[in-house]
Amino acid sequence: ADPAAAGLGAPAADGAGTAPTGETTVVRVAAREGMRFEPAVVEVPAGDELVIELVNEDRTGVHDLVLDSGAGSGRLAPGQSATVEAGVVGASLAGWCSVVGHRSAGMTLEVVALGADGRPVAGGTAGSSAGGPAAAPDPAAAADLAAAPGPEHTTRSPVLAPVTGPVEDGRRVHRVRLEVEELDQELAPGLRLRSWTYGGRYMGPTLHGEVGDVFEVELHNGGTTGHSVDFHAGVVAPDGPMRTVPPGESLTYRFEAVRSGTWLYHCATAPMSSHVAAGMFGAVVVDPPGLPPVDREYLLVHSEAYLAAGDGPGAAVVSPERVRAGTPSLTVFNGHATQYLHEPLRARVGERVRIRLLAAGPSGGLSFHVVGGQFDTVHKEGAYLLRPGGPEQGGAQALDLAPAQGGFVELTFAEPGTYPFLDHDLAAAERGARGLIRVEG
Ligand SMILES: [Cu+2]
Repeated sequence: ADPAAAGLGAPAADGAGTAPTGETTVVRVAAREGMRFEPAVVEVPAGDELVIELVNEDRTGVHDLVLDSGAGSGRLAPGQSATVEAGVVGASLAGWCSVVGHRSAGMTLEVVALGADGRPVAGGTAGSSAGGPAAAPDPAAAADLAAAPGPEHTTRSPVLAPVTGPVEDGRRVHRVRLEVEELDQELAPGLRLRSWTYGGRYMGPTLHGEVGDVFEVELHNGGTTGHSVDFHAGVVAPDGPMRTVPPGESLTYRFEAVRSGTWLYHCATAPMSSHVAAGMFGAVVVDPPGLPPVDREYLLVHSEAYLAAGDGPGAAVVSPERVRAGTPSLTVFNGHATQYLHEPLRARVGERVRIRLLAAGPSGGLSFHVVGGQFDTVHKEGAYLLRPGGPEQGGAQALDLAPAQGGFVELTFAEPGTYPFLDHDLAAAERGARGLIRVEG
């Protein structure tokens, strides 16, 4: 039976002006590693019915194929195949993989309809892409960046939890399970991102240890596409532990914390920018030996969200086009734009406060500043830049971190009051990278 004739296939891509030939062209297309279809261009005589036999030959990645006529394959796990009934092709068509970030990474297929003269039929859509990236409406524009978080949002504690874990044979071992899930997460009041998460939240759990500790992480992929993890806190050959895990599978990633720092971990599956922008990042804090105790210890992880409209009011998805254009929709600390305006960090006059900072990106860094405060201690990427008591009597107003850098600052407050903290890239602060520190006498 002919599915198209029976009304079961996709409608003719462009019936107008092209008589069906009654012929069927069958092409085989492979989805390959490196975000590409092979071949990337297929030719079909105009008027032929087109059948694409798609096979996913990528060993680790999930892919699909959708055509701008509406026909599609559905998601294919590694090794799976599907038949796409494209219908009668009257003009050229654009196709792409609809997994987040894959189209903008170049995973496109061009279907060229050839006329009787052997030349492409005019008026086709191949090559046209869906709109100017940054021109698409930004769902963050509707968010109120002064309002309180919604009732379903739990403010993430900014307090750096103390080091815990069993000591075995003289070494502390941190055993962590990172479950990857696809979840809606509020990033600003009234705005939820379809996120890819480690441990159930946009921005994964914070791991805290000391130099010499061992971390054993079990990554389980409960998502629908391949994911992975890269711990900057470890020194390992990436080939094994950083490999992409297909949906439903797991790996164990073991590393020793040989150097102190405020380290990034993140998904390393291509396109990495989209996976990080979807929430797949977190911090590993490794204390140096002899780190002086302080009265309060906080951690703020800075990240950017790049959004396109999702399904329904307030729903958003990652926009790989915005990532590429470098136009963030929101910039946030610990995953939410307003949580620390409504539940400030706390301190008392005279207490020493240490604030750990990490720039998770995916693309932007930060310049961390506390309004009304000065840092007497600055530690960046493993070394002190400033400590109290030097002959210069110096102070610092901002700690700058490039993407994937970490550090900490320390300060004390001489007067009670409400001290804003922010990314002194002021546009970033205005799109969410700010909060408050309430200081009591
Ligand atoms: Cu991922």
